[in-house]
Amino acid sequence: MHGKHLVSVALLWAGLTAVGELLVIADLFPTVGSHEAEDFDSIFRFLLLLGIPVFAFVIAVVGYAALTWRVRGERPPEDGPPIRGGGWVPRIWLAVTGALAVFVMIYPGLTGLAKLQASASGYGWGEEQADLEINATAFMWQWTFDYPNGVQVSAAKGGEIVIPVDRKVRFNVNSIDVVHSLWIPAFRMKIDALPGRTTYMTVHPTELGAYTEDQSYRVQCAELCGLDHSKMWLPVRVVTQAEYEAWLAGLATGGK
Ligand SMILES: [Cu+2]
Repeated sequence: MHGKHLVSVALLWAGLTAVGELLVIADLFPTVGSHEAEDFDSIFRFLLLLGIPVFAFVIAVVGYAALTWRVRGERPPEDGPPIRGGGWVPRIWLAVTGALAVFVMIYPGLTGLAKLQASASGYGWGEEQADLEINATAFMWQWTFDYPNGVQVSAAKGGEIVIPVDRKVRFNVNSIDVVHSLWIPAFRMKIDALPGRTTYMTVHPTELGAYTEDQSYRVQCAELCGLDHSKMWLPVRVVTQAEYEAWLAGLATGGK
């Protein structure tokens, strides 16, 4: 009797784990458009691969118990006798999940933070050197982006963010009213826009791309900031360096 339940739960656990891990391997992630996206996706995938067996175990045990020992017919007038003491299952559970938690705090937790903070890594939330700097200003409910040589892009003027591929692009981010957040899904990078303080976000796009083909190429406010928060977005286009320069020159001489 006891053995039958153990085998059933083990099979259910194995099946749920297999389904979960297959979903991770199936790669349902959005477009990977930058070095940062590669790093963050690999970290996310690693955490999912570790976490899915733990989650599947809980679901298997709770689900199996709820279905197998549910009350049929008339409800009993009182609870059964209390269960005291542990045994080997909760001990192993504590040891394994505790070890996993400590492990992921160190890797990729602390190691990832160290990499982000090291400006030598070439990306992150610091003031490191960049090939191109764009000043982003958020306000309710729109963005403006100031490029070198006085070009300003905003959704109000039908603009789009154009940046060159294989270059380090730094956004210097400000807000003039409430807290907003600059987010470009294809790059997996996001930084809050705070009134009275400049924050930084550096991205290193690796692929050409445009919003018209792929909606993860867009700037989107990611901090609920009021009525038109969801409309606070602009298309993004990643182009070659030559195309970027031509685009910038065209705008600087009074184009769109
Ligand atoms: Cu906003």
